[in-house]
Amino acid sequence: MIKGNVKEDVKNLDKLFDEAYQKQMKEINDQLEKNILFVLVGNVNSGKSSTVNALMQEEVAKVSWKPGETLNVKEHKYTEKISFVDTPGLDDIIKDNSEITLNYYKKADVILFFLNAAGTGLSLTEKKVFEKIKKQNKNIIIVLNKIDAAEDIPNLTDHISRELGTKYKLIPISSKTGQNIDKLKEAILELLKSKKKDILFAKHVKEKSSIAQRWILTASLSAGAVGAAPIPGADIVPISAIQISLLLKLSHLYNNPISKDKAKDMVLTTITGNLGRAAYRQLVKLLPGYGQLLGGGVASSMTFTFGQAIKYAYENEIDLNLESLKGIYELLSKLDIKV
Ligand SMILES: Nc1nc2c(ncn2[C@@H]2O[C@H](COP(=O)(O)OP(=O)(O)OP(=O)(O)O)[C@@H](O)[C@H]2O)c(=O)[nH]1
Ligand SMILES: [Mg+2]
Repeated sequence: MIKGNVKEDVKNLDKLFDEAYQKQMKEINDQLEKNILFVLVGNVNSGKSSTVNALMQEEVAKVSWKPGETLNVKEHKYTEKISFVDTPGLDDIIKDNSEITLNYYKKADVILFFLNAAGTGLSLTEKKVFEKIKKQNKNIIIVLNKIDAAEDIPNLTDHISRELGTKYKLIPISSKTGQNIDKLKEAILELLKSKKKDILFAKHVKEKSSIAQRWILTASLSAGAVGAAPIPGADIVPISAIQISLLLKLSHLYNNPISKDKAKDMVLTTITGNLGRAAYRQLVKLLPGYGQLLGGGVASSMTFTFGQAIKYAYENEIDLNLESLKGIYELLSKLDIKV
């Protein structure tokens, strides 16, 4: 790959940067064209509406005090591209074999199947409904809600997993206290990632910091797996591609797209600039929590620091460009800031 002549290196890198940029932009633009359909299934009062509201940190669906708020299949358009479908009570689901309803199950990107931990556990009806739905679509996440009002959750989750199948993700949550809502969000993003719709969803979630953190960590681990020598050498190409992709994803997450030239300046300066290996390792030590996971390799340290700096800029409304990025690196090296 890139070896030898420095001029040749830079020319190659330029071309490869463009390719990586185009590829990631195409991926993002393709995602933004798509739609996401969530289907909510669960007993009356199991907390479907409350959970969606907790997830999106906004009132998407009406929460009721009386049982049976949801009478028919109802589609709430959260944005032009993202919809939540509320289904009726479980008995109605068993009876209703209409094409329209079955189609919703088939089309769903994510089916959230709600169980009430404070109720009777898993009822026969709930099991029947689950069996019916999984015939249409296997993208089901089991949401065990109201764990704040129940005891012995581990036993209950074991039992449910055994009954419904261990291959389905089961997330115990409380939409009342917010416990594990972040885990539910992660499970949803993972499912959507396999459908190349995760960026589209993340863009519309209000709490972005934990998503950014995960993306940064994943990119850093991939960079670490690629290699150890990102100062001109063979590894520079895949590592810069990882960083471009991370930068573009973050810029869309925070709804602040960045121009190609600025992106190029920042990535190439991070990789080939004179900050140096020791400096990146040092910077990572100042960022909390992840040192051990990253294993201290320079490619992962560099990518992690790069990601944190980008995140810091977006969260503090700093205009991102090469100069401000350098400034943030300096800031990170001086302050033990929480990012
Ligand atoms: N203790 C506790 N109560 C909850 C929790 N989530 C929801 N609730 C309560 O349960 C009731 C029903 O919540 P909803 O979100 O309306 O439930 P739903 O499944 O949308 O109900 P329907 O639309 O009527 O089918 C409300 O009184 C909520 O305040 C939770 O995690 N813990
Ligand atoms: Mg409801």
